Amino acid sequence: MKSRREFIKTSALGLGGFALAGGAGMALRTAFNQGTPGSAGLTPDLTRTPTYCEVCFWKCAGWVYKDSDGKLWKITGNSNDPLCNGRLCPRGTGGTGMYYDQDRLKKPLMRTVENGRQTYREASWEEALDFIAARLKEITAEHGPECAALFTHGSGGDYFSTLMQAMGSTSVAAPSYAQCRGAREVAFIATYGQGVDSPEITDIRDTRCLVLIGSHLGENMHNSQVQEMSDALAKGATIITVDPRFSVVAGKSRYWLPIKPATDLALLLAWINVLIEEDLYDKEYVERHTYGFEQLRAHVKDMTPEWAYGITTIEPNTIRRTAREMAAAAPATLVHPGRFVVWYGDDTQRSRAVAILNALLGSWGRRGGFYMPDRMQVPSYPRPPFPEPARTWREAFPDRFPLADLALASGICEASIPDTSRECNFKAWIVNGCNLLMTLPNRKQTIEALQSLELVVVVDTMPAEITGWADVVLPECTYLERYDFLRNSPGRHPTIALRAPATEPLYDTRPAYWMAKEIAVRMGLGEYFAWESIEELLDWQLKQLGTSLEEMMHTGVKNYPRNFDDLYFDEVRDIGFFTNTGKIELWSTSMSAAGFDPIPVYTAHEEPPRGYYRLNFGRAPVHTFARTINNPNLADLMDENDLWVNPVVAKMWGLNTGDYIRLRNQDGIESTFSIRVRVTERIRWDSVYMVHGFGHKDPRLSRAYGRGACDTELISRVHTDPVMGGTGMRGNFVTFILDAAGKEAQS
Ligand SMILES: Nc1nc2c(c(=O)[nH]1)N[C@H]1C(S)=C(S)[C@@H](COP(=O)(O)OP(=O)(O)OC[C@H]3O[C@@H](n4cnc5c(=O)[nH]c(N)nc54)[C@H](O)[C@@H]3O)O[C@H]1N2
Ligand SMILES: Nc1nc2c(c(=O)[nH]1)N[C@H]1C(S)=C(S)[C@@H](COP(=O)(O)OP(=O)(O)OC[C@H]3O[C@@H](n4cnc5c(=O)[nH]c(N)nc54)[C@H](O)[C@@H]3O)O[C@H]1N2
Ligand code: SF4
Ligand SMILES: [Mo]
Repeated sequence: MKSRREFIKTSALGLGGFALAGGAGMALRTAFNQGTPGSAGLTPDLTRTPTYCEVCFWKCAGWVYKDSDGKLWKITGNSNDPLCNGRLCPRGTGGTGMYYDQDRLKKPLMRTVENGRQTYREASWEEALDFIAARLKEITAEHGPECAALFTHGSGGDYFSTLMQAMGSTSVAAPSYAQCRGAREVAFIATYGQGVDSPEITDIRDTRCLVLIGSHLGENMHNSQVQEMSDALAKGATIITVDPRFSVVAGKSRYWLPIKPATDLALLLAWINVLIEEDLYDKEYVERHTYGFEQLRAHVKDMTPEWAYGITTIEPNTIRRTAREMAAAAPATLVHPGRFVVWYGDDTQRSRAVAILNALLGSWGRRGGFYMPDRMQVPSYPRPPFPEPARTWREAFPDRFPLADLALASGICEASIPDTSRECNFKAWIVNGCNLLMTLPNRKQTIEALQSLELVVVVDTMPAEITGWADVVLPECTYLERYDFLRNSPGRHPTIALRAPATEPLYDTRPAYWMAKEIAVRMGLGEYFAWESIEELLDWQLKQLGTSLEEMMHTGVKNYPRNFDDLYFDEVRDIGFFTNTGKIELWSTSMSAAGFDPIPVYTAHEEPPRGYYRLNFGRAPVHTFARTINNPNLADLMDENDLWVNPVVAKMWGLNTGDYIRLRNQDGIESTFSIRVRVTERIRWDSVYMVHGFGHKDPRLSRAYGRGACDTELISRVHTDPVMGGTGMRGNFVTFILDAAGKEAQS
């Protein structure tokens, strides 16, 4: 099939963008590098503007400092903010690099054909927005509004989501669901009738025993979690880390369990076995609040530590001892539910086991376990009701993923590939702040979908790989140059935060709220964006929250007391849970009704073939996904990723630290770029490890292009979770290509 759309190597762009980059961008960067406030009496008069950080999605509130020449000096944490307690992580501190990055998108771009080749040309906002509105109208008139989908991660998504719903489409998907924490949410909803949310409602601050299962807090830098973990450690909390890799937090843990990858469910079931067989569980809590205990007891009867040893390689004594530690500290024991949980395709079941373990320890709703969150009700600006969609993304999967409660980014991608058996094919995408080529596994499928669509609009700040597939690229200004919606995070008490522009947008960039409203107006949907200006909208909302835009410009954050004294469960009153039985379901009625095991069952996963190693990946403290690799400040701290290789494996292959090699996966896919070897005991012999986000292919990313290897391109095999459609990504295996010519060495 001839594809509608080719990837435009963005180096094919007109010189206009580069000329600008070399001019304003470089000058600003040089200025930025000249000093920091406080150095040798050079500190000028600085003004500060409130913001919340967009370098990751924790949304820490902070202050942006600017001098009278308009130079941005630094960003610091807002000390009244419970998400950061006045301290930003290294990525947040480096946020000014997003503003000063000379590679930023600078003008709207439109796909065109020149001399028979597809390329981009710069366009005015008027032309780009007119084109998008007209195409959306045509395409939705022909195929129904439901054929349009939005992919989004980040704040502008709210405005585009309003646009979608005003059009009549509810297909709004974030990769943070099916490619991240969706399975965890579904499992906790099945067990407790409530998810874990973001920020997680984990009471790490007061925990006495923290169990981390493939959750590498400290490299995973979600701010207040990491701060609370240090506080808990200082207070003498025990940490039990289960990770095939010796992570940073493993080094701080009393127990490190270097589990054989893909076997965690067996360990969890054995822990449950020990708690029940040794009578260590919280009997009163289980009696009062749970449903299905006897079935659980019968189910795990034979799942002894000896049984789990054969599967996990963790010794029975260690399993028993760690279970007893958990019980001794309970209910202030927190078996952390993790966040990136889409591993092997049975992730809802593994997360269910985590939920059940916490229930036996009585930690849900108890100090040092999970607290009950509170948040404000932020009023929505008056608008007409959204039209009822004739069909949703679900219709594309009538018999699959019954417990998915949000749209699946990977599912919409799959359903965008024309297929006569399917009712619901997608024809138009708006992609806001997601680099789908780096984010979705099975890149071949993503490209096939992108080639089939009738319209692709990408809203981004950077020339990310996804922009090369757009028909129209809309350059958003960075978070430092715009207002956004009010941050309203769940937490121990309600708290809101304001993001205001610290400076004018550079180049010809605009905020997402403006773009979404302009497209809506052009489509005759302006009444859904009835506010005159974003300031008016924010002030209207803030006045109803007992403050104002003016006050928030001075405070940045407003904290509110809880409405009720219900941070933890009342020991006397009965608690109702939003499950079918009103109880914590150890035996899940909703899983059973949907045809799944009501109590998790361990099944073995595929092992690496001979000469191959499991591809393990994770986070680096100074980068967020693929989005910060080009950030000048953060690239200075880490500009490529390493491949961790166990010394035994390195010896077999003749590899040394510092060698550059390429990788080939089980499907014959080779890494585009080479990666530097790091020989270390910190990884098991059956796996290799790299930090996610490197190996960018777009030459316009001058610092990120070709640096390191990309995990995503090697994740071609996806183990899809039948319960909710999560894309298990850890079942891929790689071997080494030792020289540039691609000759494979013999092991
Ligand atoms: N292989 C692999 N895949 C993964 C993961 C992994 O570890 N390995 N992790 C998964 C997880 S946990 C998640 S949550 C997802 C994350 O997936 P994504 O959120 O899609 O992450 P990024 O690839 O960083 O894409 C973010 C894009 O947003 C752009 N951007 C940054 N700031 C702004 C802004 O202010 N406005 C706009 N419009 N755009 C902006 C960036 O330039 C970048 O192109 O990825 C998942 N996919
Ligand atoms: N600095 C930084 N922090 C971040 C982010 C970021 O991009 N940068 N992203 C944020 C987001 S959206 C997310 S979802 C989280 C992700 O952070 P986490 O939820 O902590 O998860 P992962 O990145 O999957 O964690 C990888 C860890 O799992 C281990 N692991 C691999 N396979 C197995 C296995 O089979 N069993 C066990 N027990 N462990 C295994 C790896 O060795 C590694 O240490 O981080 C958040 N925090
Ligand atoms: S954790 Fe770091 S990167 Fe994420 S929002 Fe907070 S300061 Fe920004
Ligand atoms: Mo995530």
